Amino acid sequence: MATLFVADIHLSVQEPAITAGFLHFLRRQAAHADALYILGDLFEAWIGDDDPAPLHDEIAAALNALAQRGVPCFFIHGNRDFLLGKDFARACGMTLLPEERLLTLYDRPILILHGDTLCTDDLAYQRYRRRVNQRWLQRLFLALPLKWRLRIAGRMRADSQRANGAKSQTIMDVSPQAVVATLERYQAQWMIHGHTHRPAIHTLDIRGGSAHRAVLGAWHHQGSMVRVTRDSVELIEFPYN
Ligand code: LP5
Ligand code: MN
Repeated sequence: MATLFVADIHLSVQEPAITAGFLHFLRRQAAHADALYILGDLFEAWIGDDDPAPLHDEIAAALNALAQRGVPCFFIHGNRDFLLGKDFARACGMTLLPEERLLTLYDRPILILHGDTLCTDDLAYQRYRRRVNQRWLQRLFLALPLKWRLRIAGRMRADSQRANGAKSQTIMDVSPQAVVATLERYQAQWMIHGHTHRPAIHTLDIRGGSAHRAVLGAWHHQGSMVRVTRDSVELIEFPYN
């Protein structure tokens, strides 16, 4: 049996092929798993559980079908969908997890997180993150009319793309020091995260031995998952159908 991890699917109405690919993945692969963990950025941008987009109902129904089959589904927020709330999670039958969670899977301790908190050299992003994580600002945003929220989110996405264009690739990757410190804090030999869109499995030295970091790929043109079994941790890329 296997436990599956995905992140950075970036579902949106503008990208129907990604939606079809994700629904196919849920039916064909996740349906046979022990559990599914979504490590953030399931959606391109989330502006509130009251957004009536039909895409959301479609995804909720598919995730809920998984839960009904007895496959538990867990969700950690990403930087695009940090506003995804209890109402939508309930509709999906999925459990919201905190920013970081240490799992023990088949006797293997594995730390899971979205990955943006490891990008500590990106000072502009960390400053921005602290700002939008303020509860009062989130409440204010969620109280705005849907149309305004859509417009603000569009602006923020455009600003982010512009800012990213001017940043170096190194700054936008995880900081090696932050990775080591986080693994040591949890005494974990494994870490799985997304966010950087640089799929790979890295081996590194930490106090007391070696550790591994599996980075999930973004679903731009194909699917990407990490599959954990008793014997292995594999990073797998696969076509949408
Ligand atoms: O997302 P991506 O991959 O493009 O880049 C991320 C970082 N950018 C972001 C911004 C998101 O893309 C925006 C998503 C909108 C979500 C819905 C709206 C919810 C609004 C809630 C308001 C309370 O996360 C990017 C990183 C990159 O990852 C790599 O790690 O570099 O960081 C940035 O681009 C941030 C800039 O460096 C700084 C931008 C300053 C903008 C100031 C806005 C102030 C807050 C406004 C509040 C309304
Ligand atoms: Mn992200």
